[in-house]
Amino acid sequence: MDERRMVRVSKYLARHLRHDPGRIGLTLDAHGWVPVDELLRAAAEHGFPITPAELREVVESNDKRRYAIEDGRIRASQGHSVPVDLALPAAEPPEVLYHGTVGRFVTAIRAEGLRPMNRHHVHLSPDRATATRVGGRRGVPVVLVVASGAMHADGHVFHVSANGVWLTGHVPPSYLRFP
Ligand code: HQG
Repeated sequence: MDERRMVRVSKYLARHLRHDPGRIGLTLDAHGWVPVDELLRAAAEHGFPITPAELREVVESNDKRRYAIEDGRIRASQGHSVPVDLALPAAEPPEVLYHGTVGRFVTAIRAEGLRPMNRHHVHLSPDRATATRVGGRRGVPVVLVVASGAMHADGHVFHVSANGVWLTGHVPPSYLRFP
């Protein structure tokens, strides 16, 4: 499969496994899973046929491993806007994590901290390079350093997704370091 097709399939999966399953008549279970055969049938019926081999390739070789397959079911590993409970255990974060954003959000973030916006959690990266890529989706990246160790010590709960994205509910401004 070429790179363009790979990106198209991945975006199609993101749309329907994270944001709008109802658009193609899918219902995710409470933890975000849907049977693989149902997904493939729904996609084909709605004009976007995906072969099982393509699906496997996207799940296995996707740069971010955004999707997981288990027991014949598939789900997005993070990034949902529909209500699902990923049932991720709480995890102890490293001393610092990073958040990539852009300059136009910085004033608001200084005032209110990092908020989940349309997603369920604030997404944090384990390293500066990843955060730079995340911020770079929106413009010139600005990387904030998050005192995640101190937050955890103060009782904030963290989870880590199957693909290594750190998740937390809200990062108050006092735990942020701006460049
Ligand atoms: C910003 C991609 C104003 C925040 C990436 C971000 C990631 C605020 C935007 C994943 C704010 C939300 C998530 C506040 C935060 N005021 N703006 N108080 N608090 N923001 O897309 O972290 O490709 O929901 O800085 O790689 O950019 O989808 O979050 O710019 O892992 O797999 O509001 O999405 O992964 O944007 O990205 P998003 P994000 P996937």
